Amino acid sequence: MSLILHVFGPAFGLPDPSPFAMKGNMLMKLSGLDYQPHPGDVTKAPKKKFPVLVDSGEFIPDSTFIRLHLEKKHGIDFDKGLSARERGIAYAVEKMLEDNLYWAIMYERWVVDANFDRGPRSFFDAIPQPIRTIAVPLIRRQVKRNLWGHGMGRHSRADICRLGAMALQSLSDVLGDNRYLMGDAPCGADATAFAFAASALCPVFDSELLACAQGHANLVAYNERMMKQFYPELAGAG
Ligand SMILES: N[C@@H](CCC(=O)N[C@@H](CS)C(=O)NCC(=O)O)C(=O)O
Repeated sequence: MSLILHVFGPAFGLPDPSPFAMKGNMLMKLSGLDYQPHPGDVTKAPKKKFPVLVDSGEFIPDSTFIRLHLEKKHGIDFDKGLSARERGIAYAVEKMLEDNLYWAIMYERWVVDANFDRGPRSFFDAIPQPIRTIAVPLIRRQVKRNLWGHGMGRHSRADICRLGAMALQSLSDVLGDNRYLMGDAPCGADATAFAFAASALCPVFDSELLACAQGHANLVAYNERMMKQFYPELAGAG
């Protein structure tokens, strides 16, 4: 059996700049299966997005389908011990982060010039000049179009931050004093909760969203705990 997870690779003190790729990595870690993360070229991915799991030659794109695949093919129950209600809450939190907070994070990193210069701009350093000068604004424009298509990009920066802040508040409220999202043991949604907590708390990107995430002591502590447990090599790096 060979399991290879195609991702972007560590950046900005994070296991991956993409919260979805970090989620995929965490799902693999939580599964306990032997796997190799492989930084690759996203333009060659089947859906042009990472993460992609390659399981003995079979390609599985999309973090949620990766989870379903691991459950079905490898018999992993990520939510062992959770009631139906708890599983429902965990899934709802996961999708709130992926379909709402994600876009606020994207806006801060890709649309705000100072944050773009501190972060995503470096993704394109390998493109030779003068192509880079032309390509980077085009790629940024596409990200802005995606934000507009989702709807988040139609709001002011202040309103985007307000929406992001509400998602962080909800995450913090569900986590409460728990060690993991739903209690004493990690569940499937911890892969997402940790990925998004770490992404929102990444100090490279200066924003109200960062200040808001830092204002939730339980999220900060959760991020530090999870980093120490699953990525000891990165713990304390931020
Ligand atoms: N629904 C997908 C979302 C994955 C996703 O949006 N990945 C982004 C990075 S955060 C990506 O690969 N983007 C590359 C691109 O759009 O060119 C999942 O859950 O895996």
